Amino acid sequence: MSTSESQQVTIVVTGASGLVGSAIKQVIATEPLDSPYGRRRGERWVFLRSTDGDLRDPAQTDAMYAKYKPVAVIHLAALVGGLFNNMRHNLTFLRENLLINDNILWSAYKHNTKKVISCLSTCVFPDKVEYPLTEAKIHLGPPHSSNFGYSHAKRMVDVQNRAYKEEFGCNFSSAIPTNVFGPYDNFDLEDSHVIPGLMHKCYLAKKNGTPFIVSGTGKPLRQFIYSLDLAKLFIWMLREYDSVEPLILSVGEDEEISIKEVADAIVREMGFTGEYRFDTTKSDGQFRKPASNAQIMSLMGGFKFTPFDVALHETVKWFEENYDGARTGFKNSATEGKRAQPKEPEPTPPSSPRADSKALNAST
Ligand code: NAP
Ligand code: GFB
Repeated sequence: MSTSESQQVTIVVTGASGLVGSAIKQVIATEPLDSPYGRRRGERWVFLRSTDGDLRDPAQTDAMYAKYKPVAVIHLAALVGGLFNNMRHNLTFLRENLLINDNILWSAYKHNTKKVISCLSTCVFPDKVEYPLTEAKIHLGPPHSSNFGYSHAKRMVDVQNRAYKEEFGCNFSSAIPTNVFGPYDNFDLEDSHVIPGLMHKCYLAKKNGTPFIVSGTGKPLRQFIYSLDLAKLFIWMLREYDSVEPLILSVGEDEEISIKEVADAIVREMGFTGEYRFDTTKSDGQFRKPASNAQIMSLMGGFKFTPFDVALHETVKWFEENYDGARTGFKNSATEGKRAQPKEPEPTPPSSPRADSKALNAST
């Protein structure tokens, strides 16, 4: 190993080919070195996907830790899907995510990884609980039945984190984002979340002169966070947050919007003028799940979120420009291994021995 390599600490991001991981990769590649959301001198960021190792498998997970010896892990890898995918596959979502999360945390402990931030979701909260959702309410009742498999698997990470801390003193925590959207999302017509799903449906309706059909009544309310904003909040957590208590990563609870407002915004942004209707035979899922971001905002001292319309504009633009390399569920460049991906960040210079160097180091 060269001297510069030996001075480096490694941060691994699992699930980095997905929506959130691609955004972290892009922020890390483009924010200036040593800036609040940029790389720090002496850090090596490793962005992994399923072809680098199947994290459902304990041996492959352990081999990943042995290979990279990460000082910290941002753990995003998961079986992820929208309402309809979850409703069809509650057992698969439960099993795969339980396996992945258990392997990641057990190997992190065995390899003495100093910090792990795992990703949950606001669907982990009880279906029936007083709003707004806050970090203290995760375990106060059963989650919504539509996604009970995924929700229980993700909830369990919070239990695991507390048990690892109690028994072994580990610094494992979790982030709880609301519904995320942005470039590099999964735009599958059936299995994706609402924004990428509706963008793809509207794109095809415009192209083929067919009706644009939105599932459900359009009345449910959701909070949405732009993936590039979420990426910055994750990087902040990695640098600054060392508590086992989970943190909700969201826009404010007053920023709920209806599915109809989302569909209207997509229609406007895509310039669609054809027939547009709701299929009320399809499920609405949970009616609302407003989450409070008060905790992270008080810790960060504020954060400027990208306005919804600006983020939607950027996402539509990315989707239209990258249709062939996007995850559309169709046979395209993405399925032939030429999936659109952000470029790799440049290597960072080695850390300097100066006292003001802020690289995440082994004593973190
Ligand atoms: P995504 O786009 O579907 O990406 C999932 C990532 O996980 C991909 O990199 C995938 O690798 C990897 N992966 C899946 N199964 C794996 C396995 N068995 N072994 C190794 N890697 C595996 O998901 P995302 O939307 O970015 O979600 C990232 C995290 O945010 C997840 O933990 C999710 O639960 C959470 N989250 C997402 C949302 C949302 O609205 N999207 C909301 C709240 C929370 P390949 O690309 O190689 O398959
Ligand atoms: O993004 P979504 O699937 O997630 O949104 P959830 C579902 C809402 O959008 C429901 C409506 O009210 C649907 O009726 N909708 C309308 C559509 N058209 C579509 C469409 O084409 N596709 C989809 N997917 N929905 C997921 C959970 O719930 O949220 C996951 O199931 C995860 O576990 C994720 O936590 C963040 O907010 O309902």
